[in-house]
Amino acid sequence: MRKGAIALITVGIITAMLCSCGKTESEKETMKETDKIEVTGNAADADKDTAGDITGIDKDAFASGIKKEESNTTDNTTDNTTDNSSDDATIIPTASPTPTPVEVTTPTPIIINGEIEEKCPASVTETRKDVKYGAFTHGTYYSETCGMERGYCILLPADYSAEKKYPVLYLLHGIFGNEYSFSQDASNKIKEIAGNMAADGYIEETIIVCPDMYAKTDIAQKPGFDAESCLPYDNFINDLVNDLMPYIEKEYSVLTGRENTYLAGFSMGGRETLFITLKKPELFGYVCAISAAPGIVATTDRFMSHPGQMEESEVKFAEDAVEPEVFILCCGSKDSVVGKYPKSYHEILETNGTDHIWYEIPGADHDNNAIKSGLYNLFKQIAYKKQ
Ligand code: FER
Repeated sequence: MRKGAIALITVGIITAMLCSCGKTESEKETMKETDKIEVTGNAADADKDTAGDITGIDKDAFASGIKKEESNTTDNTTDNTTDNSSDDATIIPTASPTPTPVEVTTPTPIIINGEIEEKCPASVTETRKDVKYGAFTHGTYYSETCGMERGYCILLPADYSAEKKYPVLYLLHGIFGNEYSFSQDASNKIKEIAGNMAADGYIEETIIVCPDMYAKTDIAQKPGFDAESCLPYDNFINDLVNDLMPYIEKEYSVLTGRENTYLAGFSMGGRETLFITLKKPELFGYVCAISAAPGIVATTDRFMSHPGQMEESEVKFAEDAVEPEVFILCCGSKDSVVGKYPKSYHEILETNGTDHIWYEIPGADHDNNAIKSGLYNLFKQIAYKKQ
């Protein structure tokens, strides 16, 4: 049989699996057609044999920006813990050591304006004695999309209370990652950036949800550098919108609506952030795609051939769409993994007349310097727009 024919049959089987989603017939009938984004893309066109040689690649280096880590964290000071509403709440220890908190009497002020600061200021990532940081815990939800129970990690503010309501950031990991990718890497400073900026009154205390972005429908599916293995990432839009977000909004004390719902992701998570934002702009008011991986449009890089999730002409919002208040794309100027792809997304968006902010992080590779910068600027833009 010809390779094309084999690929076509495989795509057919995957399409059938993705569409059935482990639902009963009546459940399928009640599911609105428009609620489901098809993720079959154009996989039949992707030739697996053109995939680059990835022998010897450290898969962990992709997951959350831990490549070429810059860190001066040496001490094992315990995190501040927090109460939360989840029954199975277990504080997640970070793999990397947490730093000694610093005494800060007068916090270094941030000037809140619409300008991008390419590098995240050191004062924003400091672990301060005067700030109580949230802690990550793990939970699970049932995903109709995937037909199985799935995990997420959640960062609740230190004084999380059901009496208050919080905005939510959904933060998407890189390829080969999972819901622990961000929470187990203390060097990305997520807790510090969110905690310090809230403590100093720039942003509201914010809940950060880190899902498992590999929305597989078959437990045997595994991520990899080929079109089929990437389909579950593209299916995450359905899991997020139809399963995880409703669950989070039911189980936690969250503010809803696009003004209070933020989306960001790194690399593979950046690519899906772009895709989800373009498809569902009504759901997310503030968005940042950090070091977005190739594959939104058809291309071949050193890892694989990408069939493309959409045509270049479709990389824009629908005519009548409500657009995000803030839509940032950024990437390290020395990114050795996704290279110029994020910039190419910026150029496509520009060609298509789609409003967004684009910037490069000088000297940053495919690493936490890019993540820190993206998160900081997302929060800074939120602070600016909401002040
Ligand atoms: C690719 C290059 C990079 C790709 C994914 C990545 C699926 C993702 C990198 C990361 O998440 O760190 O061609 O294809």
